[in-house]
Amino acid sequence: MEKKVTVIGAGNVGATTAQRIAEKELADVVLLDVVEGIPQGKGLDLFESSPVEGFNARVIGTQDYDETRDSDLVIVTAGVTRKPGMSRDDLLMTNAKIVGEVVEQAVLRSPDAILLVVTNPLDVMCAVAKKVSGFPREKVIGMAGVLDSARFRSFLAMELDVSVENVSAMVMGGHGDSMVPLPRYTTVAGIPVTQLLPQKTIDELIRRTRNGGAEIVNLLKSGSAFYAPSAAVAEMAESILKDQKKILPSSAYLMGEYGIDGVYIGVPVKLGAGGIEQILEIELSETERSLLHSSAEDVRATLSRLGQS
Ligand code: TXD
Repeated sequence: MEKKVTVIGAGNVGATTAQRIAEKELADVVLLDVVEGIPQGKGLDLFESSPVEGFNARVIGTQDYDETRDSDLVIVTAGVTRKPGMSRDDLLMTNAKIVGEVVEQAVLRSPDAILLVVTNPLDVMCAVAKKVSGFPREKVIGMAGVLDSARFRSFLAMELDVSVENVSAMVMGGHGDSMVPLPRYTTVAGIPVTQLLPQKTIDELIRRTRNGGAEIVNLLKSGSAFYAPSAAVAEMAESILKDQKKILPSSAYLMGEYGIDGVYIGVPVKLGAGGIEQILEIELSETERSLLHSSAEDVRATLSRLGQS
């Protein structure tokens, strides 16, 4: 294929992301992991599905960064996941070290790539990736808002008994307990959801959305969500690789937008071949703005625990 994508971390999210990208024929895929045999086994198994599924994308698994050379997009899913009762911040130190190492290796071989970060705690890992790579903010993007919005959309569609495709939602802020779902920018076939559901029900669905990751972790007992996360990563990857210029909530490094400076936070961005091509500044009420600011402060506090503020 014309494009090449490296997925670092061949665990649940990484392997499923590789599958979605290959099946959509977005790019050839290199799946990389530290554990010997896992990326090779999953990569080969996935490639062997291609004659049956009928997709034309090469997939290989490796531990060798030289195989990732000249990737257009590098997706970072390497890390450890939350166990029940563990917060995303508990993962902080371990995953910061892992993300730092993998980004350093990857950008040496693919200096022109766009980095799409998935590892938690998401907004802080984006900052680590930006610092280690030295890339401009356009080229270091985090996935969270598409997933959080997809969860909100799913719950709204279940509540209203309508097609999920009718529901469009916007969730801003950090990927954590302080995420900021925006009912005013959430619509069902163009109708603001605030006209369709009582505030009490909307509040309940927002609460479930905020808790969406933990809900799956508690059900699975070991491991965390991966079907919806990988679908969200694939949508962002497609917009970049095909230069679709979709507007998607993504974690971006703000430099004064929304009155926030020097921190990664979820905001609506236009994603195209250049990575982040525009950060959209939508109008927020006083309450929404203060929720976004306190979410940014949460991210900043986590960054300072890491000694990176
Ligand atoms: O919305 C979001 N951003 C998220 C984030 C949604 C879902 C998952 N989210 C986070 O992604 C999650 O909290 C984790 O931090 C990552 C990956 O989740 P996944 O469910 O895929 O975790 P796994 O199955 O444990 O896979 C992680 C893999 C595993 O195979 C490890 O061997 C590998 O990462 N790993 C490494 N690969 C390469 N290099 C190094 N150093 C390394 N360390 C671990």
